[in-house]
Amino acid sequence: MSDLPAYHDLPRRAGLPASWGVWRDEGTDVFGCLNMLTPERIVEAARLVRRGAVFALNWDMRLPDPPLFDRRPFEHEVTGGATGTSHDDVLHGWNTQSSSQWDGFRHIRNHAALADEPGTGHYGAVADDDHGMHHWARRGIVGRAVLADIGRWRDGIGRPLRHDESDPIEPDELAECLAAQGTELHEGDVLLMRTGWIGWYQAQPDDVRARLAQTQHLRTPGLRSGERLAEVLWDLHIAAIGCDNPAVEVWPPGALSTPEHEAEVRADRRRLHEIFTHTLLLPMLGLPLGEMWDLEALAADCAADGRYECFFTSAPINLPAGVASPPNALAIK
Ligand code: UVW
Repeated sequence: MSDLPAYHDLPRRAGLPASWGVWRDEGTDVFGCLNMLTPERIVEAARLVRRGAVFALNWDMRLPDPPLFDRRPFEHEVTGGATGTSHDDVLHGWNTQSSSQWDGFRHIRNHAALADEPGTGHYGAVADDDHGMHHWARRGIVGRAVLADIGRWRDGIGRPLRHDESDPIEPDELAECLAAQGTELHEGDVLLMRTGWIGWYQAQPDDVRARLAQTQHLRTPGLRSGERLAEVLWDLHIAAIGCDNPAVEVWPPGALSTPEHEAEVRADRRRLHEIFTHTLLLPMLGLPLGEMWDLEALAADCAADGRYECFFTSAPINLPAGVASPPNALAIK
């Protein structure tokens, strides 16, 4: 039994369930669900290392190429010339969200919360630039991770995901997939969800990649957006979720709504959560979101040995007031 409230018992802010103040005083919480990563859980998780098999979860940082969501590619300059004694790397125009990433709490604001308390709208009513990757970097993100290999499970039951469409994964399918794998999720786990999108992307020719980079043409599978998604993820009491698709949830927002509903929501940003669950997960629930993580090798290993749990570490960049970071995550079995 968890001491944490169920989703529908959470205190409400701006009319929405919010975990603000559940772990710390309101207005001081920069960790949200990461507060579940306690020393006791870390010690327990370290016992999961059996073979010393290490899976690094950062994708090639030049991928996707071109980047998605109108983010620009960076230029990699190597200083020192061909015959110099030393080289340095200089990354020009690097966007921390152009490849594998954590979305931090500065990334997304909830406009209903902003309307309620002017000047904020971010998790816990913490001021915009008081959030930042430096908090997570200095703490480190360490614990037990569990993989839900939705892509492989869906293939196995004859309902493969369509990677070039806004193909929804029902939130309740997470539990079905875990049960089919024989995997139990514990409070405070990092949930890894593989759709297979990265493997699919890597097999695409340049013209398809160029089309995906035009945001108006981008369609990707993901968890079905909506309040049920927030409820299911909160009630799992996970510390964070890391996925291999571009937005955790299905893309684009509104793809699964009627045009009338989408138009109404877009006319009132306080209702954005009805089509884009980022606006509940990050600012209201404090759940860190990982996107475009390379879970391919880890998933193959889990399928081979039937063990879907591992020791997990992530060391985000120590960027004061940073919005996002590559996860620099390792899964160790
Ligand atoms: C989107 O959902 C647009 O992705 P990100 O969280 O990287 O902004």
